[in-house]
Amino acid sequence: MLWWKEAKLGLFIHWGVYAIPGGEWSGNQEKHPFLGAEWMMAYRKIPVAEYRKLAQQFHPAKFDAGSWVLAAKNAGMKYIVLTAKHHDGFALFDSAVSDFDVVDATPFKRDIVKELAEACQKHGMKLGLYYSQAQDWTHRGGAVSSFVKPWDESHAGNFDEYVDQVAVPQVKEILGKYGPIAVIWWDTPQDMTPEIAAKFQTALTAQPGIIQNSRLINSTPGDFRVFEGDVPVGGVPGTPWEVCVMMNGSWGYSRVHHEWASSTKLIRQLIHTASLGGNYLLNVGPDADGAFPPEAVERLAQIGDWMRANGEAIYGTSGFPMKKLWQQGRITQKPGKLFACVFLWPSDGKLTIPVLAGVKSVVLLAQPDKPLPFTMDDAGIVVEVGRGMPDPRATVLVLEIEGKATAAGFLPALDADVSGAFDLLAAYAVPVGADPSKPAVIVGKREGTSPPLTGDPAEGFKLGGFATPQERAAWRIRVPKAGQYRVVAYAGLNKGMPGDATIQVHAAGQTLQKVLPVTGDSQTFRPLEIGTLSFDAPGEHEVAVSLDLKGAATSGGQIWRVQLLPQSPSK
Ligand code: FHN
Repeated sequence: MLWWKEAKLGLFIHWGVYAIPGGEWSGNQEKHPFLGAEWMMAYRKIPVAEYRKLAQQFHPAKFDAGSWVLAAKNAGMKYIVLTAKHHDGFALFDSAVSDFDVVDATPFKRDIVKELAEACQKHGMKLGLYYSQAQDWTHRGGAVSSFVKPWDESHAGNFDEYVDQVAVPQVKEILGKYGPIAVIWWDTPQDMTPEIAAKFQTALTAQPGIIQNSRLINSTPGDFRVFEGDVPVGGVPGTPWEVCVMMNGSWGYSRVHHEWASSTKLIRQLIHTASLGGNYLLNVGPDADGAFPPEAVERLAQIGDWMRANGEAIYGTSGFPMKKLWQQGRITQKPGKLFACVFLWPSDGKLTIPVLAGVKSVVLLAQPDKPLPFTMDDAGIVVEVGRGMPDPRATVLVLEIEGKATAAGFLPALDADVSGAFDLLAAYAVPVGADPSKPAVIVGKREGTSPPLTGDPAEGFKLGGFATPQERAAWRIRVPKAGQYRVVAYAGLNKGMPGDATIQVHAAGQTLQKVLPVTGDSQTFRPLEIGTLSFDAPGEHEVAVSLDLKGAATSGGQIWRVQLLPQSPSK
């Protein structure tokens, strides 16, 4: 799977008859709190017979497989994974064992998988197919997720019969009829037993060299592990892994999900993923006409633009293990080279890259002929990068090195952003005052989809587990000049928590405190004005945060981020 490890970036395509309603059913536009529009049949409990009728309206006049492949290629993507069949059971290929497929059930009658496979062959793109092996809501006996529960009489059928008569034969079809298939992407392994999984494994022998993800059955790792939405903290050392990401809060096309992540955020997520050694599979949900939504087209074009200039820092690289995430950027590596991808440019033009290495030269990737002056000390490599960030999405520095590079033992203090503010995110905090054997302050995965508020790739994490006000999470910042900062914290408090629970912010010998209002649950974060902090002198300072939950459950209160906003902008 060398090609896959080097590829780093792929396009996920979720498409089916669910693109026709796009999350809206009989005028009801209400979104599900966490399921995308491709799940609408299940969360609105649409009867099978009624849902199947959607196929009669499936006539995507704008579908052109070649233009999909070229959009992926121009975005710098090296592989595509298409939903050959999602949980609704509709197949995008001509299946002999079902009549709920694009050729038999729609007026369109064209085999989408076949056309995409041909276009991929023509343009040198690897093709992977997603296949929902267990969940199938329209074929008798297919599994139905336990959190929506069966809602149609046909769901009472026999799962083994479904596997033998529909799922395994369909997997054989997609692996046998369309030329080379590089990846099989299983999903939601509900009810899968080792015996059933073995039947699918046997079907894979039709494609020597095919690789599969870790979702065929819960207990097996597959060739690579997959994560959804949030990149695992620290990556998964020693294991190939991929994160799949939505652009707008839904995998399938949706008229009701408009939370489009900025292209800067997507580019930084890709870099973040590569810096931890993973692959990034970015999703698009084409509409009922077969066109990519304009917001997706724009984002793919931006990613392509960045990748054309900076692809060397992504393709074929390995992650660079750090002890702790570096908020100002991420690092990838190839033999003899480090790529420092910078998100936050230093206000004084001096960037400390927290790496210890024998550095021979430093250049901007975009200006390879102009060496940048640098010095090395215990904190890392200090590079004179000048003021003004050349590419605000992410600017890449190339460090030519001798021997092996290692992460510095500590991270440099954080610089203010271009507005002079400090955005202190959970993922970059360190616990202070906790019992080291049982850290009270944890950085954990935030559930659900983060609102795309900033471009930071690690904003999906939160701080929790504050057992006493002595347990703190802290950040080090580099204040450019004496001044005052408004402090805003984003915190969440469960219903039923004590009404006098408080949040504290400690810095420069001051402690600010505020009562925490209940937000409904600890994952619903609302901004809270905490007060004003004064820094008498420029230089490094620690900013720490704590919660006093008055002895109530530590899971009841969490913090997402703390912002220090300059009272009068300082640069
Ligand atoms: O339920 C699906 C969902 O619709 C989508 O296909 C994602 C993509 O990773 N996988 C499932 C949930 O894990």
